[in-house]
Amino acid sequence: MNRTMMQAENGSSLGQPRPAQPRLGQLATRCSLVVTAVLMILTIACSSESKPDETTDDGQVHTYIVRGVIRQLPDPGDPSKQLLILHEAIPDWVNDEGYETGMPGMTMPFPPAPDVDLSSFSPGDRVRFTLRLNWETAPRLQVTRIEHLQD
Ligand SMILES: [Cu+2]
Repeated sequence: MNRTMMQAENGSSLGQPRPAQPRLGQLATRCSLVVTAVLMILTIACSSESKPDETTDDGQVHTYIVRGVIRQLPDPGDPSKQLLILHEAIPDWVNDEGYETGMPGMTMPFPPAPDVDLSSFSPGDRVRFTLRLNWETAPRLQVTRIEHLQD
């Protein structure tokens, strides 16, 4: 926790474009830490599974295992048709400034890695997929594995 905050302050002193969290009084800070801790315990209880993060030359790689429902499959003939998945909340999602902000459930595009075979999937299928996130690379997000979820 303290390390994250230190990094955030270092980041803002380096003049990153987005402002750091607003300065709070010490009491408020302590309160928000308690609230954060409680929220973290709650979210871990109902959390998606996730793997330890790794570091590469390109930066920090975050790996999440997430459940969801396929909303749209990509169309090779139409690049605007991406893989869309309604995903569950990702409580340990880390934003581009290194904050663990979490991400609520939503439908969004997920670029599949080139070796991911989607031929057995259809819209409406419940899935579990491995998501790699690296803010330093393009694409930032990549589905590296996907499997059917049995009900
Ligand atoms: Cu999302």
